[in-house]
Amino acid sequence: MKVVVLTGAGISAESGVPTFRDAGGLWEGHRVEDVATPEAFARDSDTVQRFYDARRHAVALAEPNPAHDALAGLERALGDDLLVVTQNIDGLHERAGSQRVLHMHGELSVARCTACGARSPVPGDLIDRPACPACGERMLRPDVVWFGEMPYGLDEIEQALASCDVFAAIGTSGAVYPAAGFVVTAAEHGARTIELNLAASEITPLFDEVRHGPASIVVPDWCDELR
Ligand code: BJW
Repeated sequence: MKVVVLTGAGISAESGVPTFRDAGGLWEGHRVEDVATPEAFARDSDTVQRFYDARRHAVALAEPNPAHDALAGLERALGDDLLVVTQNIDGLHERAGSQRVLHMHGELSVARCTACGARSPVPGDLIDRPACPACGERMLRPDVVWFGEMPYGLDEIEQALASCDVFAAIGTSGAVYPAAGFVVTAAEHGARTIELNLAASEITPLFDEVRHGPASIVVPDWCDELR
């Protein structure tokens, strides 16, 4: 049985990482759409760098919760037949023990040089303009995917969606594409689809099955059933 799991901010909410679109999801009054764009970075890079530096500090204090742990346990049972595609940049799946994780919106812990394109581990706060280890320019940005940019791994994701038996979306509002469209692709290829979310999302009607509740409860239950 091949399983693809898409995760969003809701799976990390109970680890204390704020979501984007729930109450309290604003950062210093900014909507994510106002800071997570190349235009915002070009206009005011300091504000965008502070946004990501602050999140990196917050995530360092967070711990994986039972939902992350359950998916890591499911991987131990299913091996290569499970792929976790995450929109999250917080690294909590790996810290729970998952290894087959595709970071379609990038990772907070990685920097990308806007001069030479090299990727490197974030050496500290990017607001301090550290030098790129490859070319020496002080033009690093977080290696994350902003609106209007191409998400990572779409070919691999499409292949996985086309060949999976089960597709699950966990803790995502269905407000952002292409991730919000994965349920349609998986269903078109014959997968059974399930949404695990705190409340109804924008794409709830597209799923075969829906379970509402906190991820720390519904995800371990679902993983136990699958195993
Ligand atoms: C719980 C819970 C608990 C709470 N337990 N649940 C088709 C139609 C319309 C528009 C587009 C389209 N295709 C593309 C677009 C444009 C755009 C887009 O989608 N715009 C929308 C605003 C409509 N998409 C893009 O630009 C994407 N790129 C692209 O398509 O490239 C193609 C291309 C490019 C160039 C040329 C040609 C083609 C890129 C999108 C990048 C999104 N980036 C961000 C920031 C990443 C870095 C960062 O983290 O800062 O990704 S935005 C932000 O939203 C972040 C998230 O990954 C993403 C999704 O949010 P998520 O995870 O769903 O969080 P929330 O807060 O929205 O929802 C949380 C959910 O959890 C809620 O439902 C809660 O109920 C639930 N929850 N507690 C369980 N305890």
